[in-house]
Amino acid sequence: MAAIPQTSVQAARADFYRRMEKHNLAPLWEVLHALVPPQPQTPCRPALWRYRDLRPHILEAGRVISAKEAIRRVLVLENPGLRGQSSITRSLYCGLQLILPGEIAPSHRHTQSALRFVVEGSGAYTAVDGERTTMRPGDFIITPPWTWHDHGNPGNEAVVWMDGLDINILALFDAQFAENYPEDVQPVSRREGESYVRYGNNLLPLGPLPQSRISPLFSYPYGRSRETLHALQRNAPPDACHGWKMQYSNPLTGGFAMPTIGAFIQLLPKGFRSEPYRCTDGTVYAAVEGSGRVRIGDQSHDFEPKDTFVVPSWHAASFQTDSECVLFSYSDRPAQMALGFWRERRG
Ligand code: 1HN
Repeated sequence: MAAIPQTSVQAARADFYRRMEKHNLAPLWEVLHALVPPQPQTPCRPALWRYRDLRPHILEAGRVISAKEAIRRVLVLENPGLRGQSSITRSLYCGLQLILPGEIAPSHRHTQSALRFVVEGSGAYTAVDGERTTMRPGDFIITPPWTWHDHGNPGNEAVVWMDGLDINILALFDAQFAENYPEDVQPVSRREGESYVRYGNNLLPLGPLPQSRISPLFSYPYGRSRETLHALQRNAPPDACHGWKMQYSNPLTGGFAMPTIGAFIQLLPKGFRSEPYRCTDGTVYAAVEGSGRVRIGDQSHDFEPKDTFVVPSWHAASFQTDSECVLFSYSDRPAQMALGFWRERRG
């Protein structure tokens, strides 16, 4: 049998593809390798946002629009590989929100989960289902799905915090719902600190308790996290990849505080050179204390307090510190673990 010339094979296939197109059909074999790559392939790129450069823009946002008019006055940290998608990784959103003295951000709820990590200023509050919590730098606060939430600043300092949301996870499943509260500010129904009293002191109300995947504790103050890291530092050597690293937990289950987003805090000693580490959860870091360098794949970025950087999925990350560093981070790890495909590799 005579060989069929390659060009006529290509032409016949192209014609075939064109004819099937109008039936909303496409040939798998042209895309198979891209659909199931041998290891994670992501358009997400390593990137660092220097707070020194962002801060003037955040404050300018405060002059061009009020928090109430904006609903949420936030500058979105867009991954350079995902511009126009309001995304810092393929699954997660990250923004820096500003609330000035005397302002409020009106109450609403949605099925997306949110976390806050306070970057600068004290005295603003966030209210979650009737309880307010005052925000201070380094505090980690959750806004679980479908909880009424609003923010206000009765203090006298501009307050900036990082918002992390699972927007793209809900979008992937087309499972988004949102609604506004009938008033701007929801009524206060519990005293400040009530959740912390019940759930934040290694004690729990008498059972049986619901095994909720959402933490009843919604504020994790920085003082306690920092104290824990320093106590660990006194008691044990640092992990070669992570230094001393802990995850924020739900006291009802011991698992993460929310089902889709997990958060972590770690301490790296001065002069530390970490071993490379990679995992399938693209991770957003906020530098809290200290300065150093992070190597992400083939890039290297210097960081200082209040900077944000992102380590995309399956990119090896390693740290070099100039001083003792505290880093906060968040990722979609709980979702990946629940679905059974999370992986990590040390070294
Ligand atoms: C949101 O509700 C907040 O409540 C912040 O502070 C950022 C980004 C997208 C959608 C909802 C907040 C948000 C958001």
